[in-house]
Amino acid sequence: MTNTLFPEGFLWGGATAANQVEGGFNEGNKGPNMADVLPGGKERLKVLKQADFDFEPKPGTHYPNHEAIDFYHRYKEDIALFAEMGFKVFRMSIAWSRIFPKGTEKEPNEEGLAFYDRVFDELHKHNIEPVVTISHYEMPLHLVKEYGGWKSREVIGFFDQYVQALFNRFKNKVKYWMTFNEINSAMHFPIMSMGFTINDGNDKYQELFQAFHHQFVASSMAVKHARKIMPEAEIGCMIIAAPIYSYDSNPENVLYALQEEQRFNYFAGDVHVRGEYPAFIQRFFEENNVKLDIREGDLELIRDYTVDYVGLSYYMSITQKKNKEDAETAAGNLLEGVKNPFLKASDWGWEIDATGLRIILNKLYDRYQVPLFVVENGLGAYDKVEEDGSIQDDYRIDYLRTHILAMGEAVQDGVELMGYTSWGCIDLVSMSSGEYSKRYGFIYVDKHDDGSGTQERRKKKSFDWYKQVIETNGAAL
Ligand code: BGP
Repeated sequence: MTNTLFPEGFLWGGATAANQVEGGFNEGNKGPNMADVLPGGKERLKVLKQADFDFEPKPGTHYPNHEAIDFYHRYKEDIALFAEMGFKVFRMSIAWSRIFPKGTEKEPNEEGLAFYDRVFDELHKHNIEPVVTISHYEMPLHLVKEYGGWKSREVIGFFDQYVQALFNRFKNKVKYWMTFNEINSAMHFPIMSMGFTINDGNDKYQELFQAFHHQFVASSMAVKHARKIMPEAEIGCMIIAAPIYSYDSNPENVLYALQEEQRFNYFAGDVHVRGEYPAFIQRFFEENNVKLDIREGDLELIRDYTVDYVGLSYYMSITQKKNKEDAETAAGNLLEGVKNPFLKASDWGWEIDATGLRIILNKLYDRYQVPLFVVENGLGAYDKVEEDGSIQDDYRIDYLRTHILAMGEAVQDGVELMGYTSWGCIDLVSMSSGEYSKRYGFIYVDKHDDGSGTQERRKKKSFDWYKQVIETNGAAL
């Protein structure tokens, strides 16, 4: 292969999550889950930021995740298209509520397990290796409503039996696993990964970090089971990686950006990879009166069962300034920050920064010295179907090309990178906006924000482009 920046065996592919693609929300004995009660459209973001959301379905509301893109019934067709692009891996998640409909049952739901058996078999038929996220913004609604999600220590036990059910069943079919999707997203929206909303009251940090602790223990337990049940498997954590820049060279701003970076990018990774709570977070706990309830054996478990790799999503960098009053805010970004004058933003206001990917990969690898895996990256954009039926998504190709190049440069910098799974390789329901029209895919799905559409699949221009990227191991961009 000529001039590729990527190592042999690089794991090219695409990524999805159960709740955003499957649909079939009440089929196969699946129980209701957290994502099933998130409304679509403008209401979605409000709910994510809301402190008193009740997780009750409201009559007359459109819930896009109920049908999503019907992967539950169309997975064979979709996997054949992934295979046509040459995917080596496919990142997907398992819906906890398909395996344990309420979360508390003693035995797993056979129909749920059988569905994923069929998906894994289909992938293997096409020589595609699954990469499985155990918990991706989805948990049984019963655990959310009755236990307050991850606030409750009891949820560790329910998660533990879910994990064991998965490992025992799929140990010969899945080699790559991740525990919690974007675990650090809870710093801002705990609802998605932790199943509760947060008040700005005095106990805000107490609840949040206690829930983190429960997830860290649960994640280490999963690693422990993996070592025993499937020693050949690789199991990682998964974080949102967003380099935090200082707005200028004022040392006060530089320090502020550093502290934000520690809390956002490093806290969760440090616990998962280094096996301990970093000093900066212990200081933060002291200053904010956070007293974690840590039980006997928790810290040993966290120390002894660290992850094999760090999975990460990358969408944007964040620019920070201590005093934001005299600066324009970057309103669309996931973290509150200020506008970076050097960057353009997507239609949803997410600042686009390919170089930032090279920067954060270097930073994470310098810090952890374990393999990294970019398991999400992509451009959410409006697509137009032309009269001849084609979709000319050159903007998506440009975005992906620059990010893949930046990633290749990071590999040349010495970063050990396992692979790249582009987010939403097939159009799906957006998490933050609950829309279909925020499209990421190489494959267009005829489905619209009002719920109309045939679910027909159609290749975009980027489909053939990505096929060629994979064919040449990243040489032809
Ligand atoms: C990540 C999530 C995904 C996905 C992606 C794009 O935060 O892990 O589930 O949704 O972001 O975000 P959005 O769908 O809001 O555009």
